[in-house]
Amino acid sequence: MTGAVEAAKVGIIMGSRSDWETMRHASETLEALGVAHECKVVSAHRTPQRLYDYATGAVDRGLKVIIAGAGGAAHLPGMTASMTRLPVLGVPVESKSLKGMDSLLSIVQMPGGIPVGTLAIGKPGAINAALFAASILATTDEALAARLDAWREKQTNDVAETPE
Ligand code: RP5
Repeated sequence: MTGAVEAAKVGIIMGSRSDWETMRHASETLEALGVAHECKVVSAHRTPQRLYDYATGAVDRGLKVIIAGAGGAAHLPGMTASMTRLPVLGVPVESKSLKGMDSLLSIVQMPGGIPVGTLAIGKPGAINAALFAASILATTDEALAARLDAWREKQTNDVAETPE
């Protein structure tokens, strides 16, 4: 069948539309690598039923990895991980009052038994979450592995030898 839209393999969720400025970097990185993904606003605090439905339905919908970004009292990645066996990568979004330290500590300090792979605060974390998701998928997808290798090679080649 031609023109069919590939089903999302990575789910990018975020606690608020205000997180999009950060999380769009995860989406753009997956786009550059040709990884089918979806982006949704799912809040642990404001839309708990939406979170429950998303996390418990993720495996059956064919998702392989979830990237969850949130700021402040950032329970979204941990709560998501508690309801699915899929790998969950957490992106601490930079908050206004505490610069994302609150987000980072909320996401990284999971109790033993429910893991969340926690990335850096903000844009670098969003980019690396996408690269991490691609690395996971590339273990069983040779075409993606080749695209990821090429992406890394280009990054290496783009580093100048001199500062000016
Ligand atoms: C969190 O609260 C969101 O992930 C966001 O980072 C933060 C602020 O949300 P808004 O008040 O901008 O909607 O749940």
